[in-house]
Amino acid sequence: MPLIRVDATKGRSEDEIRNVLDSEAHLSGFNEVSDAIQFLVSDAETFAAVQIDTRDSFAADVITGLSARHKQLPPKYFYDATGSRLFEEICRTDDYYVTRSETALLRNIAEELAAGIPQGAALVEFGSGESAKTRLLLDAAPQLSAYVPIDISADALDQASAMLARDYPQLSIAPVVADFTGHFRLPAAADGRPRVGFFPGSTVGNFDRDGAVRFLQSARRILGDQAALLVGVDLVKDEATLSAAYDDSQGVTARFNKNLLIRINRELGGDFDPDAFDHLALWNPVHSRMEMHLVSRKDHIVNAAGHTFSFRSGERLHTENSHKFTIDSFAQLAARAGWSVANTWISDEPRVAMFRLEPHP
Ligand code: AVJ
Repeated sequence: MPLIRVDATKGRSEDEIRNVLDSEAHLSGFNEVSDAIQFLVSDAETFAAVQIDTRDSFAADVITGLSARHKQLPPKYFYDATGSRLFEEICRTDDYYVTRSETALLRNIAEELAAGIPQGAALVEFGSGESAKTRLLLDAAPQLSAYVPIDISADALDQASAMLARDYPQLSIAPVVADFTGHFRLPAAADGRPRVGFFPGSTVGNFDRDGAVRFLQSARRILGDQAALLVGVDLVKDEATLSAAYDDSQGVTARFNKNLLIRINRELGGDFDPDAFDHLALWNPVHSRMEMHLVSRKDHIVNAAGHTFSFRSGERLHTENSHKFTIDSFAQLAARAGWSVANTWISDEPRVAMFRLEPHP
């Protein structure tokens, strides 16, 4: 269970923030908030955001994941400061087409997307990272009043928010440090405004089917009845293109994958040797997804989070699924979560799609 509880802290004292966090934690079934609360409150009130230290749930997830018969870890832990930077580097490689295709598509359809954004709306982005693609929307839709970037990486969020505040002075920017797969509340900046969700990059592909439905349902709840959700998904394509994207020739994806082990070493006192593992990317046709694994090169033992884990030679640690969709398979998934497809746009090759979803009538 994710331990992150976040709220906007606009104009609140530290005591008030702690009270809010305590009651939120209580509502989420936790007895108390860990003391390691990080206050990321900067001078500008639009920057207020707090994050509860996530080490406890990271440790719990690592212990559970490495104790399982099929070892696995949730991909959200890729995104520490280094991992977020490495992901941005992946996006600039020739092999990882997803970002390139989607950015070109967004550039082409920005005006059309903007035409569907109501006056005074708040744009809510799930997993905003460096907010690079978002600028295409912000530029095309000056009628937006607020932008709520949500990201698990405080560093990435802080940096992006500072640059956006400088470049879009008329926009109220209300960042939320949160794990968007868990519970969180929108900041006051989104209150009383029509809301448009933005979920580009095919991140929805990281969920399994049920997880994706649950996320889309909760997005529907969070965004309200008048909402729209703009979702970018990667489409099924030839295996060679897919495999190259998840095993790029510069080895950035391999470093991104292994950074998870380095993070465990640093944050959970682990003794992983990243060189004892190979990066593996493979296409799973049954589940229509790319998978990333770390494959142990030898029989060995690793300590982390106060536990000992044994790896056999060739044993895999499963680190990520990236589901690939067809137009129909995604529309069906969205329908299960109460959304209808109002519009679909497809990029040039290698193809990705952008959907405008609206609540079922
Ligand atoms: C950011 C989750 C969409 O799954 O394609 C890139 C992450 N993993 N290369 C993806 C990722 C390996 C990416 N998402």
